[in-house]
Amino acid sequence: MQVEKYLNDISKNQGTVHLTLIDPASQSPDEAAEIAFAAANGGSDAIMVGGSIEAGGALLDQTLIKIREKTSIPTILFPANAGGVSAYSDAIFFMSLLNSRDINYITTNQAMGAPLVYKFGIESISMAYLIIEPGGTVGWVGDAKLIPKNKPEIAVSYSLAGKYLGMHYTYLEAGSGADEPASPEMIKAVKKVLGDNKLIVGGGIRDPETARVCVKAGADMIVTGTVVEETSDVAAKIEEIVSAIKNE
Ligand code: 1GP
Repeated sequence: MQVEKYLNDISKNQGTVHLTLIDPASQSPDEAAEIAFAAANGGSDAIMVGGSIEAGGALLDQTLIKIREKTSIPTILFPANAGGVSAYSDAIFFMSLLNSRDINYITTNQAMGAPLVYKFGIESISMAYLIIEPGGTVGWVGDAKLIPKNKPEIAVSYSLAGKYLGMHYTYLEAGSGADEPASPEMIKAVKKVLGDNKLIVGGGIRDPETARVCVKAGADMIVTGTVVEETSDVAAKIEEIVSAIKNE
């Protein structure tokens, strides 16, 4: 399956893509598979797998293997470093944290991981990864020079740089568990310059209304992670959010 085409077709025909993020460190592989199964039933379009800490090696492989046994929607690696590459995924967000102060997160981990992506034949989806305030764990780990919430023009500058470098997707990340995602003003300003390039928004989206505001502002794809860890009914929670963003 061509995952990028699959996502872009959903974006074109159904309005918005919903992605569920599963951190392999947060539960057992079997539990991750149950969550993925429920998320797919709730209408999520793909499962992103990754996390900042303890999310690699056998645990990452097993999590992907179990998820793929249980669901037919695609899996996409969301790696924090070169250790976040696994042979058991359909695709990888091949991303550069453009606003990091640390070259390891801009090009070095990418270079160390690239030969594995090549060897495993995983589809690569190029992405400019931008971390805005508050940034959370990923902001700390990635040594991001956090983009201030009230400075859409800085997010616009980085997004344009990513686009001109040839990246197809841009991800505005507030950090997992953030109080709120990127502001509608920032999303709108970034989407305006991105044009047909896809804009992903994540970090701090917990309810349908917040998701809808992001979509109305211009987000093409919405990521939710924490919400599936906190709810007792994953399918119902995802369904609420998905029904709020499809055909918005
Ligand atoms: C984190 O943007 C994702 O990388 C998801 O954030 O856990 O807040 O949904 P949440």
